[in-house]
Amino acid sequence: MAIERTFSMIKPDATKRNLTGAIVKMFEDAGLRVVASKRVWMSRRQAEGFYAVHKDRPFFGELVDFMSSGPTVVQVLEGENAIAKNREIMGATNPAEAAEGTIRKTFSKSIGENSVHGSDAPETAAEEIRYWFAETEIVG
Ligand code: DAT
Ligand code: MG
Repeated sequence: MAIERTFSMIKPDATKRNLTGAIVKMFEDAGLRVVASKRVWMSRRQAEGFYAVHKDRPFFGELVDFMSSGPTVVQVLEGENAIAKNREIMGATNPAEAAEGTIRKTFSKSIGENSVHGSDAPETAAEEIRYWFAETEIVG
């Protein structure tokens, strides 16, 4: 399996509860490296653009409100099988269904406020990294 890069966000529910370090530690303990990171308070327009794929879903308005409600940490994670590994560490979208030991099971309050985002495929990883980072900001 090749070394991959994936895009990760620590969402406002987690930054508000001061969980950034605890979440990064879970990535690092699993062998992923943070090769880019910045804290952003995204605008509604940025949130709408990032989640455009969900624009027709009933929860879209709520999702955009939440994602622009406070600081987020956007990151690029690198490692062996990073895309699937990150999804595994995150756990299922609904924290009630997430496996023990995952970020969402450990920290998340609800399906809407589920602490982390992670790309789901190589194409979305490349697109999402490009949405938030210039090449020069990624230092492997
Ligand atoms: P994931 O973040 O696990 O990739 P997704 O891409 O299906 O999940 O949805 C994106 C985000 O939208 C998700 O992290 C939280 C929110 N969301 C999804 N389903 C929802 C629902 N039924 N009610 C409220 N928010 C939801
Ligand atoms: Mg998704």
